Amino acid sequence: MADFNSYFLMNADEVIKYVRSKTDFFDGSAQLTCAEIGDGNLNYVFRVIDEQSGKSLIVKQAGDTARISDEFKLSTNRIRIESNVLKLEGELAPGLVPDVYLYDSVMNCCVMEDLSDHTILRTALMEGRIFPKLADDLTTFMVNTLLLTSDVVMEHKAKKALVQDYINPELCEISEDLVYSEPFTDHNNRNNLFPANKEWVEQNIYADDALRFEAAKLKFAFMTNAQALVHGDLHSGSVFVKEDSTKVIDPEFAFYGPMGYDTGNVVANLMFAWSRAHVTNAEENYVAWLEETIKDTVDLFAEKFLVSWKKNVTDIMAKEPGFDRWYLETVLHDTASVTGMELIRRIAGLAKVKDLSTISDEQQRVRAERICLTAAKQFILNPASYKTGEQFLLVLKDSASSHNMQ
Ligand code: SR1
Ligand code: MG
Repeated sequence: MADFNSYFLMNADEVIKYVRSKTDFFDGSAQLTCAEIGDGNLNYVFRVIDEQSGKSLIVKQAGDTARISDEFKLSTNRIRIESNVLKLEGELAPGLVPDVYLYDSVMNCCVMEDLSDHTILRTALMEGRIFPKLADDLTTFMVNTLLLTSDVVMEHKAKKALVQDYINPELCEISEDLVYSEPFTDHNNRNNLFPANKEWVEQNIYADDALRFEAAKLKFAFMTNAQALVHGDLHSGSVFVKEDSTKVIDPEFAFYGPMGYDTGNVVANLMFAWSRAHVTNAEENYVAWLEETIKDTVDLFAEKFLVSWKKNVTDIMAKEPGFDRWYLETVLHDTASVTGMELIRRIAGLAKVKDLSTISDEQQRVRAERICLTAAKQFILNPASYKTGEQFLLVLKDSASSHNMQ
């Protein structure tokens, strides 16, 4: 066991031994301490620190079930995907992901840069903190990682090899179930509805046939549109921030899917933050910054996408005049649809977001959830109508006006 030649789930003491035996990151004489700090749904995350020098690193290990529930049997291959995608993203979007020091295919773990001087974006947003570079950094990350891994840029056989490399059936199945099926059907009886909104969700989501029909179309687009190497879980728990730095983490759900899956996740999660801020009467300047950030996320993405297209596209037919704008419109269309799907699944499905689930006042939470769900339906039912940041934000604000406090 102690030589780490066969897989087992490590405890904190074993992680210290592991790091000493597999890396030369710390001095041999360093006094190391280690704690498990993970609060995600799937894996175990250990921070190892040498208190004297202040040097530290992270060891992330995958188990063969999800941390939140043994119901999810998962291949430990996800840590290979995460390690390799982080390295690739680091090349495509330098400075915007943590450094990977080591991937271990026996212990199914990844040793990487410690970002403890950063805060998880969701936590920071719930504290009302402002990050002026956020939209700029996230749109650079998305344009670079998405457009540069797509068929319009990559040599087609090399792209297909990546599709094969990043086939991720179990993690995709989680999204197929939790994002694209259960929030509309509850067929696995594990949706976790806020009791005060249960009837409203049953009437306005489960019983809306037109909405379910669009969700069905989107599910099969998610499963078949191998457009780009998407992060696959780009919510505000997958982003670390500090004033002058943004780092995207956790790409274990990565696979070749629709670009709009990432952009829509970012927009939806900013909308959760806005809804919380709105119903709890947060500081005006914070709300104003969030609104600018939602708009900039859409508009800077579109702007940078077209600039990068001009510079990087190689496919002969993709160079046809006007094809860049047509292609971008399809991505914005998908962005709207996915924004709607993420907004719904975090309220009507199993996996919640703290932005809403920790609102302690019942009436405020009811309102925040209904604002998001009503906006979500617009995005899913009319995705072609939203092409600018202003248009995206307006849906949310109109929805908030339609759910004024009685
Ligand atoms: C069983 S995993 C639940 C959720 O956590 C992950 O971060 C994904 O968002 C997934 O849908
Ligand atoms: Mg995650």
